[in-house]
Amino acid sequence: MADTNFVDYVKIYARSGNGGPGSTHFRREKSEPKGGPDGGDGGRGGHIILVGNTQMWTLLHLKYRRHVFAGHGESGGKQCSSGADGEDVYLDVPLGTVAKDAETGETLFEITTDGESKILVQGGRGGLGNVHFKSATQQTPRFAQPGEPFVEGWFTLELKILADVGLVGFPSAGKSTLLSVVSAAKPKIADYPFTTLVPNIGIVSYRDNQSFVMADIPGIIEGAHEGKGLGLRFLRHIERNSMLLFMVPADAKDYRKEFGILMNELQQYNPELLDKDRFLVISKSDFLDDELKVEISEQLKDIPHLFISSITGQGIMQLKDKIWQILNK
Ligand SMILES: Nc1nc2c(ncn2[C@@H]2O[C@H](COP(=O)(O)OP(=O)(O)OP(=O)(O)O)[C@@H](O)[C@H]2O)c(=O)[nH]1
Ligand SMILES: [Mg+2]
Repeated sequence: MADTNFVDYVKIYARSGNGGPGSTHFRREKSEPKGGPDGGDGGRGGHIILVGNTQMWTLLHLKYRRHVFAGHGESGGKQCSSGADGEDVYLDVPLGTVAKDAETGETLFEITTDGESKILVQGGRGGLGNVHFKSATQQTPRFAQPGEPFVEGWFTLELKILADVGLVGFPSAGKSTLLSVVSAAKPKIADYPFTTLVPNIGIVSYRDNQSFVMADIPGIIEGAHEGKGLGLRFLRHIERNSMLLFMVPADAKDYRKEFGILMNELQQYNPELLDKDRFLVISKSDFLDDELKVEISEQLKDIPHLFISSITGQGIMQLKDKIWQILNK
């Protein structure tokens, strides 16, 4: 996925359709020149509907489609015939899309499953035809109900990637490299910080046709919560992960401290992130001999961890087992 194609936030103007007016019609037939009311109901105005689609990973397709209009309902007709409903507009969105009212910031709903559809803007109800208003005292109702008007507004759609595992680490910790060896994803990998500018997602297959989704987010540095580095903009993508996999590279100076900085940055962003299951890996462990590993384990003491290397494959299968065990506990 090219960096510029990753769009996780769009603002759109959406307008539903008017409900069609009810009809004020009277039966006029040779045999019955002064027939009763037979005006039908107006059609419903079109809705604007969001639909979850697992094939989509970004909101790019909506970036240039800023205005969305649904069709108006048609008027009711004679012989009690109802007007046609206005055309609904369906917008496909990736799972994890959160719809908000742009003015108030209020969250309206979230799309989380494939095919799930939710109405963003409700079309106006069609008006009732005059046939409904006939009564003992009102034999010739010369009126019908107007249709309900359309609803319009600005909405924001925000994507929070629904991955099972989110990778959290400093720049160059080896997050993208891990993702590239456990999944078919091909993220950009390089030895300079902030190689990853937008999240990457991969599907990790695990024994016997099982799988889980892993997301790599841009590196976090101390002070990210004050806007340092790429800041915390991408942290919303780990809010929905069931677990966080912290990565501290073998060449770090102080493992406990780096882990602590990462935890602190997450906490500053959203303390609930610390309620998630988490696990620590020491990446690039091909740099370490057994003696060093023992030393590091002593330093980490109470923090459960595993040594891995994406280059030699060391610890990768154990890591998958561990993740699977945490996800399914
Ligand atoms: N020796 C060794 N090098 C590794 C390993 N994993 C990654 N690297 C190297 O570390 C550098 C950074 O790797 P990336 O995967 O791009 O790191 P990242 O965490 O995604 O970095 P950002 O995207 O900048 O946050 C690259 O030069 C990788 O080749 C490993 O297991 N062993
Ligand atoms: Mg990266």
